[in-house]
Amino acid sequence: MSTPLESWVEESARLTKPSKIVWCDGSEAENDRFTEEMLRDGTFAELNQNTYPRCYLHRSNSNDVARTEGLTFICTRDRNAAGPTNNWMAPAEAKERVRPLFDGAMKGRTMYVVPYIMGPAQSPYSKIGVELTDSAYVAANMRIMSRMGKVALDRLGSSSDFVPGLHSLADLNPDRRFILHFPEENLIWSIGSGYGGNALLGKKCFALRIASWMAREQGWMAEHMLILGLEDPSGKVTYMAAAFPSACGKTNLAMMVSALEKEGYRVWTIGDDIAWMHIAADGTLRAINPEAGFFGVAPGTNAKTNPNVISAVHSNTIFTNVAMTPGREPWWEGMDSDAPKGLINWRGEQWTPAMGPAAHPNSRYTVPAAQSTSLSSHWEDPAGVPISALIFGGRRARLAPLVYESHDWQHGVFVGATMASETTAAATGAVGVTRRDPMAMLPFCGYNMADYFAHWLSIGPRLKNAPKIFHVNWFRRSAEGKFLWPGYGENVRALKWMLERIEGRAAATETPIGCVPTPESLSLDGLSIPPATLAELLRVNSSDWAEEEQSVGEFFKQFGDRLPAPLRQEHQALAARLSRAAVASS
Ligand code: OXD
Ligand code: MN
Repeated sequence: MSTPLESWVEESARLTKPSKIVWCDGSEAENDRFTEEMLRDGTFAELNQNTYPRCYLHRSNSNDVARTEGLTFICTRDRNAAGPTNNWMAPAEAKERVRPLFDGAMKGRTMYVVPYIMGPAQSPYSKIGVELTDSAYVAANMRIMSRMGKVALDRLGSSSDFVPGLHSLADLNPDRRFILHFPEENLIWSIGSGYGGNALLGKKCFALRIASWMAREQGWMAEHMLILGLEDPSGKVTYMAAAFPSACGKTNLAMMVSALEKEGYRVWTIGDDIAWMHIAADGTLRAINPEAGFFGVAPGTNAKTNPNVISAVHSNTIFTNVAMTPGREPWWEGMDSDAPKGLINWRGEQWTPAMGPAAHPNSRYTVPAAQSTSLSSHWEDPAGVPISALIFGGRRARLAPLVYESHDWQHGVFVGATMASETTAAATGAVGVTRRDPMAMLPFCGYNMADYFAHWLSIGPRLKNAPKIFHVNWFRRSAEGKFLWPGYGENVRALKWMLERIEGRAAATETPIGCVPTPESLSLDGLSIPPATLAELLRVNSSDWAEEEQSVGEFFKQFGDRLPAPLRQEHQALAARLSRAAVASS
């Protein structure tokens, strides 16, 4: 008798017709074999094995360099279950449309059966997925990003409790590219792309879109959040999870070298992208990182922005779409060095500055988490780590202060639901276009976002000592367009303030949007921030916030009656606090 996994593999092979099926065990020997094959067929280029041992470069098809949100669908029987912020197709229609594309898609290719665990191998919170793919590059990435191979098969046994994901590169034609999620049957279909988030199905497709659906049904949370531990001088570590839209430095924050290390404040990494959080028996919120590696954006990464990752990516790392020096080392814009002569760009061509960036702006490194010196010794704790603070953040040139604390869980959910980031046109001081990205989940929530807000609201009352919820903005600018805050390792000063708020030690000023640090309550020793700059960093401008409050109203309209009443109340309460503040100051 076949197991459910064997039956599904057979059925998928009948459809996609590979010439060979390889069951991945995740071993070193297997990885060496895949690497040799990829070097032979050109999927991998070898990097300098003296300075970058076991590092390789993959150049993706130039039409396939980023997640394709427009081709990503949530396929539920009821359209409203997917909600206004997702693309939707009915499951039957989606399958009718896309099954013919899978028919024979793996002809002449190998089908890799990639069993994997999202989460520490021994954790009760971890879940199993199996990806069938015709890309050895995908299998190699999954080996870094998850616990892949025998460990997953052993845990699965003959159970049907796994998330199946069928993936084929097919002909890489964007007109025939679909990333489909069937949350009602825990199924993923992805075709026509070999790029990260579209193709490494454990990451965004399973650990966020499918998992967010599961989490609502099962009473936990699957979030687009980094997890870090802040150690204080006594050695006590306080754990925090934080959500930021892309281009806000999430990986850098998770792996930060603290500017207050001499004072005894150190940051430990648990995860850089995804948090699965459960309510434990004692009423604490406990988080695991479902991933085992970092799939980070390379450009802008250097010894100042992320020294930990720079040393980590010197071995066992897959680089995708970066440039290569004549000495066969990886290179990208915003690395420490100027572009060397003889650079080969991400397309594999001799590069000249007139050609634009040498590394693709979305070029990546895939590196095992275990290679980071910032990794917490608790990162694989089966029970997860207890979360004391949840942080939302965005890139706001004018509006949001450096850090503020919400009044309570419900208000914190409102802060997360209305978070936004501006495009970076602000280089000249011009304010960019604002994109609202609730909890940084807009592209990743597997169901109706209004129901997702309701789920968030339902969690707080079930927690003993619910985490405090904060908002941060590292990107506030002066009237001349200069950043007011130095960022990077200095961000630990805002984390320290949060820690002291959690412990009831730091002072704050009540404002209409929440509690903002008093200037004295921030530890700024060693930084030369003039008092006027500090005042600007912490300022809450009522008229700017009145505009923001209007824009939130517009944003909420799309959810109609499904928007939970407590969020409407929070919106009205904010409006009332802002008008009271305006009257008081006039
Ligand atoms: C990512 C993303 O790649 O959020 O992590 O786009
Ligand atoms: Mn992400």
